[in-house]
Amino acid sequence: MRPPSSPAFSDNLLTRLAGAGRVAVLTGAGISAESGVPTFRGDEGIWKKFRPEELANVNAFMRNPELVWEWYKHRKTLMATVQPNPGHAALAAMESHHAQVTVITQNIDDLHRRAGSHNVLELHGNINRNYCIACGTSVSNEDILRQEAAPRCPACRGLVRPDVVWFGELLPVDIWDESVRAAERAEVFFAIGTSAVVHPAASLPGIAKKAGAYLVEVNIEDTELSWHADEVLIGKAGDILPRLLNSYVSLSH
Ligand code: BV8
Ligand code: ZN
Repeated sequence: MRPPSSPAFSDNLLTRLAGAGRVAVLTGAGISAESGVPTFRGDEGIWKKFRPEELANVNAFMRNPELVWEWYKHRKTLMATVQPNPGHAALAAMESHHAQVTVITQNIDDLHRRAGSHNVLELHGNINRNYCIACGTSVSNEDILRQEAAPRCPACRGLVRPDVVWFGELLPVDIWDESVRAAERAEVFFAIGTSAVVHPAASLPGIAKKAGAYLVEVNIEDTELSWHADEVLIGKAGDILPRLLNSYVSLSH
């Protein structure tokens, strides 16, 4: 575990950010950790109790919808109680200092949008949305949380599922394409709070770097991505991002 990075940031990073027109960010569970949302691989990681195969995949759902719904209802209830943290807020504030800030998130917790980010690409869906697998009708969280077992569609009584991307499922094509475009056009690309293990999301930082972006990782520890990054800022996203924003914004005035 590297010591937290010094409070100062490199001149290289600050000047690049001060002059960047287009910034893109890939976020993972780590940016929501300080909001109280458990990460996947942390000690309290959800995947400690359950393995992803058991829960976040369509076969598990068809085999045991009640178990999978138990997990998602628990997460929906939790997500309803959490707030965006200073890390989310800093990314939203960045929008007024660049022509384009694109937040590409693996998180389904809606916290970037609630923090005020306008350009959010949700690669893996959103915990607040659900739909009927038989007729496609969208079903509200209120409707879901009111029903005991696996919720049924109000229109056709078909089985309802969360509108999230499970393992083995394709990401929404238009959102994926837009994410790749944002990565290819970014002058600075951040990878924040992600273990960079799940594909194809984990390929975005490499795509950005190959296209010429300056790649910055923000994490509490090294990841599979760290060797590839131009800068690795070790520390909590909620500490680093507001300080980084203040540092380069004062530069560009
Ligand atoms: C697809 C939604 C194919 C649901 C999620 C072998 C090799 C390569 C790939 C594969 C393979 N076998 C299978 C695959 C494909 C598979 C995959 O990548 N598997 C992995 C496990 C190897 N991918 C898929 O199946 C994808 N679909 O490939 O389709 C296809 C192709 C053609 C035709 C049909 C199909 C779909 C993947 C999406 C799965 N859905 N989520 C839900 O959330 O319930 S994944 C879910 O887990 C998240 O969305 C996220 O993507 C991932 C968790 O990762 P992180 O977000 O990074 O979180 P993690 O806990 O791991 O890390 C947290 C990090 O934060 C840590 O680094 C920690 O240090 C840091 N941190 C903690 N606190 C802080 C912090 N950092 C800063 N500040 C802090 N305070
Ligand atoms: Zn239906």
